[in-house]
Amino acid sequence: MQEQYNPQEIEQKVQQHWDNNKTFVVSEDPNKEKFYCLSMFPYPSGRLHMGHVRNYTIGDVVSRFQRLQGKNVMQPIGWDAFGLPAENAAVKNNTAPAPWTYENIEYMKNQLKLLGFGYDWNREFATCTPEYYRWEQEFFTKLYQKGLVYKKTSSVNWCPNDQTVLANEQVEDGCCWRCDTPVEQKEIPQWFIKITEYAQELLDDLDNLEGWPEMVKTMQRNWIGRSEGVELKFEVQGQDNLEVYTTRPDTLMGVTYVGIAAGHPLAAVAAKSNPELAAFIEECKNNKVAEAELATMEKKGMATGLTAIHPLNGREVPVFVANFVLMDYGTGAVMAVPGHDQRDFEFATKYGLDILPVIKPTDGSELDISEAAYTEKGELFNSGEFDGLEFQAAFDAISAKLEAEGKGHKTVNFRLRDWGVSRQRYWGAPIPMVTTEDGEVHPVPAEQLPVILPEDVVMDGVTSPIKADKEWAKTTFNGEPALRETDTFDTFMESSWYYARYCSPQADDILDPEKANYWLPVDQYVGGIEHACMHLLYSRFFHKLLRDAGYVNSDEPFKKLLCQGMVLADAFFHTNEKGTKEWIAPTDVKIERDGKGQITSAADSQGRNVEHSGMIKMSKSKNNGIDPQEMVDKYGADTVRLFMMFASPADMTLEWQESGVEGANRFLKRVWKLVNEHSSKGVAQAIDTSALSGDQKALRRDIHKTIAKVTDDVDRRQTFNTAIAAIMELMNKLGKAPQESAQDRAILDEALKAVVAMLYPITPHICFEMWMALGNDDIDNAIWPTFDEKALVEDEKLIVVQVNGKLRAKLTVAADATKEQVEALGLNDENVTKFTDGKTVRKVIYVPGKLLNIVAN
Ligand code: ANZ
Repeated sequence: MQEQYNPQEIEQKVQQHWDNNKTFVVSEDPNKEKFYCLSMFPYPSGRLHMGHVRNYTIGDVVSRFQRLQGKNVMQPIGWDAFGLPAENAAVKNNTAPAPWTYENIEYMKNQLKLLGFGYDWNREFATCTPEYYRWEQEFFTKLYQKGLVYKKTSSVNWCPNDQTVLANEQVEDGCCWRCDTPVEQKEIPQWFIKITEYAQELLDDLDNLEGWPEMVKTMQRNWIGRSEGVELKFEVQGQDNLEVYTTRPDTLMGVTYVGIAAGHPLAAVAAKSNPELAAFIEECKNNKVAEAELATMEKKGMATGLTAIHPLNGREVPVFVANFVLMDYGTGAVMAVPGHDQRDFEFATKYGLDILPVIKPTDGSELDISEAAYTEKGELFNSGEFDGLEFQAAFDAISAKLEAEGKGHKTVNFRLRDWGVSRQRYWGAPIPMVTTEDGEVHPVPAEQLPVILPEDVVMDGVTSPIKADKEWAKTTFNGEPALRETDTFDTFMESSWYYARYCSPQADDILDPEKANYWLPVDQYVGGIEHACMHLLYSRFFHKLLRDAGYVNSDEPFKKLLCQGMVLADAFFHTNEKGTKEWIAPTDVKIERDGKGQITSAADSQGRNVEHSGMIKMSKSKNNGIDPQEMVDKYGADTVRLFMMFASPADMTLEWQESGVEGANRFLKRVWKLVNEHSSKGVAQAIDTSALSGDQKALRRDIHKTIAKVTDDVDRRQTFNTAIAAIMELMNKLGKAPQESAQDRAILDEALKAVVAMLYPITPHICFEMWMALGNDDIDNAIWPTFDEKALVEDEKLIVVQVNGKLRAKLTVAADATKEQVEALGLNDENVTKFTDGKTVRKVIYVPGKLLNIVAN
């Protein structure tokens, strides 16, 4: 072992060892308990950022910990390689998405290796290769055959100038990002997968996910959005019945108008003879609203001239087209109750419609709807036979009456929509469907899969190359000419089942059930909270689809989920003459701080004053990203990994402080130094536990207490930062411990072996080297230290003795000493008698195991 800690040298050597020995390559072993640890795979954007490093360090720590528990640990990695950024980069750099992507993968793969993550590289794949997406295509055709896939026209963002579809992120302030033309909504046929058929199961099974953060489960519940309500009919003169969905049937007698979505068929009927209405409908369609905006947006509407008949009291109410009614929720129509719904209230106020209150507070307070609707549940009035009923009774009575009259029924509604998987972009998996000349749509037969996406293309920046090349779509189906679908899959398709493909990445089917069932479900999944809804919901859905197709026998893909916090860094800006902020990289800023560490002044390299906007998320736009590679070059991967795990709990934000990184580096140097000193003195003997001094026993107790705490922190609590803090504390004690006698050396040997093994998941390279120096074989196959119950037993206790409230003595007594024994010892101690001699002891109070308080005068 070298005297100096030289991370670069060690890390390279150990990484080479792992590569040569295929240390992390695993296969199914029925005799071993398996552990599947997965971190969300990266998009190959070019370089790793700190968010990646944090995510992958946490996953690697968990994996290596489980490995030392003796488990068969699989930790795979791959590339979420399709997506829009590749298209943009290709246009900008005059290349094609494929070579850009593959180059990035090569570069980032090397970066991952430099950080020392223990991946099974034999399982690596990129989702943009036909070997991967062909199975996705085949599975999609199977879902089609099962009736779980359908085609429906649906609206997309459309740039009339470029004649192209835009992704949501390509719409800036309602305009095209390229040419600034106002974006329109266009209806085009698209493919959907029926996730709504699984809505109830996706909701119910959340209750079984004990290893998931509550917050993520709540977000999914809200996203699924189950509500119980009533669907009821209003007759409309000369038209079909108008169905509405309501969660508040108790307010039925307060309906004063009916609102329909701009896309509702009845709106189109009314618009035929009303050009003004037709124009308004057009305007609404082009202003797509997100559901979250419904409450705050300006309410707009127009009368259709149609009248609806109230199903219970027969009153005639007007039908309005209203911009806050969504076409794809419920029935696309609402019964408006302005007295008790705020949106209806604002609309009624604006257009001078009746407001009829029918619900009042149950606590006897005055009903006030002069300013806003009363939206609480309460007691019915103005409701005829239902007067006096409260919410649930009214809900039941009114729906029973509607049901008896054939005018309505109770129903359950989900906010969750079917999953639209069509994208009009190039860099994605082609949707494996063809249309024959008779207009019939067919799935591509399995033997003709994959439908390969050509990689050698020229991007014009506007139209997808497989749409621009009219030849590409031409094919045959059963010998008949046919045209291929030129849309590609949403990239969430690939990330929805990659976790399963890792179990058998070379399988000649979507997956090999035997292997999949050995490894699945994933025992620990680590990733960002931004995936709480879409990705995690789609993956859960896919798992159930795979189960129902007979591929897996579990219900859920991820047993335990850890969502890591964001990485923050100081951000600085200079306000230029135009008044706009120029963000200056923190590495280019010279900072002065006061005694408390507060920044007193900051200037950039040109000497200009810059302002500190605090610690914020590392991002390109704020120019405050710290390049992991630079940090690894400077301090070594182990230091970066240690700092990341120590600076904050894994699920909280992490503040990047270079001083903290330096601290982590100094700690590793200290451990290195002590191990070096100790091991250079030769092999230590075994501990003779029958002949330990009090101090030696106390030190051993600390060692074993630390093992117990670290084990619990890493395994159950997943608070890696407190585990590291405990190891640091122990290291401080070891640094001061005597090293001369054989017993002292034996104890230090025991302690250092425990420290090195416990640090291994976090800082594996340095630990690999130190473990050898301590006379062991390779640490990758070591076993996690266990604590010795016997060492934890305290056989002595320290008792503080006070005389008249002042500390006068400290006694070491047997742990099982009685009150009488302690009192006798205390009263006869010479440091005590000095203060009690000549006085009368009035009172002795004993706090067992801690304190003896003597009152004498
Ligand atoms: C009458 C009523 C009275 C309503 C009242 C609410 C309060 P959740 O709970 O989110 O499922 N609604 C129904 N379909 C709609 C659509 N397509 N676009 C916009 N709003 C729609 O929401 C259900 C409530 O949202 C329904 O209950 C309906 O308004 C409205 F005092 O009906 B309610």
